[in-house]
Amino acid sequence: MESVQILLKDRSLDSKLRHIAEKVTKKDRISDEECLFLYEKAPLGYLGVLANAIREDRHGHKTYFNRNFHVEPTNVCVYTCTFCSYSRLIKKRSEGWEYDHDQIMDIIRSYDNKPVTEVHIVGGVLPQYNFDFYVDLYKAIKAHRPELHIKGLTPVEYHYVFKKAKISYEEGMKKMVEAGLDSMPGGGAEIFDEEIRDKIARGKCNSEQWLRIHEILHELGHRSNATMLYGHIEEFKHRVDHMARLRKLQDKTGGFQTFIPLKFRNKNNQMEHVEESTATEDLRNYAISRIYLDNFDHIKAYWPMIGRTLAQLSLAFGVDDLDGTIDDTTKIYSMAGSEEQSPALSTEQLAEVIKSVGRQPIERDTVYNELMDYTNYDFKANQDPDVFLQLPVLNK
Ligand code: V47
Ligand code: SF4
Repeated sequence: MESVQILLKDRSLDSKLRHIAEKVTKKDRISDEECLFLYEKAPLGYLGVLANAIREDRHGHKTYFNRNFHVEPTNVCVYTCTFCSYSRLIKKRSEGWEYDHDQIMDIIRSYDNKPVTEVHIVGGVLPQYNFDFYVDLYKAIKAHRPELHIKGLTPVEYHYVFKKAKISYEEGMKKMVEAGLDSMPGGGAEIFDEEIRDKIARGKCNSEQWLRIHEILHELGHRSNATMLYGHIEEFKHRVDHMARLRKLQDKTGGFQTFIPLKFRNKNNQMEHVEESTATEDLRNYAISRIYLDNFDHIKAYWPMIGRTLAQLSLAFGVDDLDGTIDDTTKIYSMAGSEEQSPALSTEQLAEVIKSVGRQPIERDTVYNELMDYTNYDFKANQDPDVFLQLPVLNK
């Protein structure tokens, strides 16, 4: 917290900003009003000093990533979220893809010889993907590769299938976990404010339902992430409200691992006219979330979405996680205008991205067990890490 002490010596520092900085040094929680004040008034440099002090206090220079791949069963969807670059395809269903069980298992099997520890399943919502479909899919993945961590779907899909199957959330989530679900990604949260949510994500699970399904998963002893889609039609007060609801649930369950702010990208969707946030605003947002969410261990920058350069900068603004070495199996972002059109980095490349800004690349599994420190790893002299980590594969 030395850098914050230096900041506090500045006599010209605004009294409210001083008070917030003092709170940070004492590890006191900031209020919703103070959070809003940071959004409205705090300079980037000030936010960076505070957020980086918190980040380094918690994790030092450690910067986490994992080796994962994405499975997107479909890019067609019954919903029409205005920010989504998929939803247009419902009218042109034939142009999209809709994988069946066997096709998805083929994708899973195509990673048999690759050192991945996690599959992240995400995509559109369609009637044929019902309760039994997902239960069978999870069971089949676990039968094939038991160690592969399934980070599967969001409350958007679960709400839809449970409702159709006339099953309670409690019963439904229990069955998903029994079938093999390990954790839940943070998607579908968008913005919790009901009025904004209704404008951008009409019809899909509401905020209360999103939070409740996470709560149930946490009660079952499993972890999940939380996202916030920002930089579209919401105002700062809506971001504060969003994070306040997350902080409250986290106080209750402690089940969230990581908060992931998702910058709205404006290509190929119904909000093309909405200007994207600037890099400065993105960094301010990372920093404020790090300062406000005192009960979240990790803040993640999703590098395929913001690009490597901004991701590197974010590491000085509270971020300690860069997601994974993701293959180009995810199309959500390249279709929405993300920086990285074909997002894939080898472990060596990702380690270099992290090391070149003075941080320590740590490979983790989904629940943040540390698997390998690449700080001093000699990629030339040693075996290529992208082939050496082998997980057991059954039923080839
Ligand atoms: O809920 C869709 C977002 C989310 C756009 O938990 C968009 O580790 C910006 O949640 N511009 C799904 N964002 C992805 C997601 C995620 C990603 C990476 C890691 C994790 C994790 C979770 O993607 C959706 C929506 O908020 N999204 N379209 C867009 N045009
Ligand atoms: Fe469907 Fe998800 Fe896109 Fe909304 S964000 S239209 S629920 S795929």
